[in-house]
Parts: sequence; C-alpha cells; structure tokens
Amino acid sequence: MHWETFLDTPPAEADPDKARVVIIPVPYDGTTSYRTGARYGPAAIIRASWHLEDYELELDRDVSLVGIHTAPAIVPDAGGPEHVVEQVRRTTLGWAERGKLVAVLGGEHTIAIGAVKALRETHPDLSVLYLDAHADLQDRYMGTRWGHASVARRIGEMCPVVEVGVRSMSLEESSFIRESNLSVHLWPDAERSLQTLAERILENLTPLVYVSVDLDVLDPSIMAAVGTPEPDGMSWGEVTALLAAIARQRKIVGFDLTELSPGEGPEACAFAAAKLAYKIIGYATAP
Ligand SMILES: [Mn+2]
Repeated sequence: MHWETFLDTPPAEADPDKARVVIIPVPYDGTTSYRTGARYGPAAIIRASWHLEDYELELDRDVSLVGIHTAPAIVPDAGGPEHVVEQVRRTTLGWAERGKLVAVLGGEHTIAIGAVKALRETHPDLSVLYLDAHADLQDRYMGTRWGHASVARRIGEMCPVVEVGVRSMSLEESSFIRESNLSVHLWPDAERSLQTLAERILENLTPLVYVSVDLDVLDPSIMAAVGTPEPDGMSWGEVTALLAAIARQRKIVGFDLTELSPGEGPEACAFAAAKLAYKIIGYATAP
C-alpha cells in the first residue's frame, strides 16, 4: 500500500510541525483553453515521487531529512478561477505563517496567483522568478482576468516578476512588455551563457523569491505532457543549473510546478516533474 504522499513518506515521519516543507496539491484546470488534464498533474507527480531516491546525488545529501509534509489536496471551488485563487491563497498563507517552505503542485498555472498573494502577506518584499514558454501577460483572456494566460500580468501587479524561457506571446503582450519595461528574458537566450543570464535575472530579484514554474518552459522533447507545448525550450540541465544558481544568491520561500497534463505525454514527464520538485526543495533548503 501507499501513503499517497510526496516520496510516499508515512504520515508519522512527516509531522507538519517538524517539516520544513509543505506540498500543496491543487488539481485544477478550469480555465485551460486547449486540452484539459492538468487536474491530474498533482497526483501523477506525487505517484512518480515514490520512485525518487531520497539521496540527491547532485547535492550529496538526503533532501527528505528536512521534513516534507503533504497537505490534503485543495478541492477546487466550482465558482470559477477567482475562487480557486482565493482557496490557494488561504491555504498557502496558513502554512507560510507557520514558517514553511510551500511547494504548490498544479494544476494550471493560475493557482500561482493565490500562492504569490499569500506570500506577499508574509514577505512584503517578495519577488517572483517566472519560468514559462508563454508570456502570460494578457489582461483578459476568454472573458476572465484570472485565466492561465493572465498569470504573470496579475502577479506583476503585486510584485516584481522576472520571466525566463519565454518564446511565445501575442502582439499586445509584446507591446505591453516594451511599455511597462518588464523583465522578460526570451528563449533561446541571446547570450547563450547561463551565468550571464543568471546575473541579469538576479538584478531584478529581491532577497526573498518565489519560483513559479510552468513545466512547458522545458523543451517538449523532455516535457511533452503539457497542455500547450512550445518547441525550442530549455533543457533539463539549463533549468536546474539556473535554479541552483539563483538559490545560491537568494532565499526561496516557495515555489510551484504547474501544467503537467499526464495524459499528453510519456510517464517520464511526471518523473521529471517530481525530480524537479525534489531538486528545488534541495536547492532552497541547502545548509
Ligand atoms: Mn505556459
């Protein structure tokens, strides 16, 4: 039998009082425009995590020793995305107030808005590192301001946001970036040097950072299981090296992994997502 928790940790070994990290599953894909399925993402990531080694070779330590508690999944309110964002805000705030590193598993990217809202309450000087193939800067999309295409726009209204990996946007979004002087790093990166890119990203990040990952930032060759894949994306090594570099210079207080739609690709994608979650936990809790 399994515990249905991240890493399959028995509840007794993941006491929420002692855990430094809390996983919050949010199986929501209500505003997805092309193919739904991200609602199955959190369960697929958690199941894949059962096969991870606790020993993280790159970091040379057993990351699970920090204590990783898996909270009950949020049951999405049928009232629409604004309500789900509020549910995520409330749940995230509860854990953040207890000093936990929050790891939100999507679900569609919209849920990031709720997590950032919550962490802005506990950390007013928060900034957001936003990894996504898409700019997500539409003011409205398909009749709502709370859809997956408006996530970075809503977050940018709350705090500084630095986008990385972007390779698709509308003409309106392109004009908006120019007018608002937003920090958007297109991919492929013009300089082709991760170190230079990391330095430029750090210029616009405050000391406390929330990392928001739409898994479609990765190249579809390794991450086909997303609702809206975009060619010529970041490699596994580029994403992990970049996050490791940022975590060495900033304190990561929370993160999300979103948009895994397990039915759209091989099972390897859920394994990659689980490993990425584990690595980010490792980077963020490095001694
Ligand atoms: Mn995206």
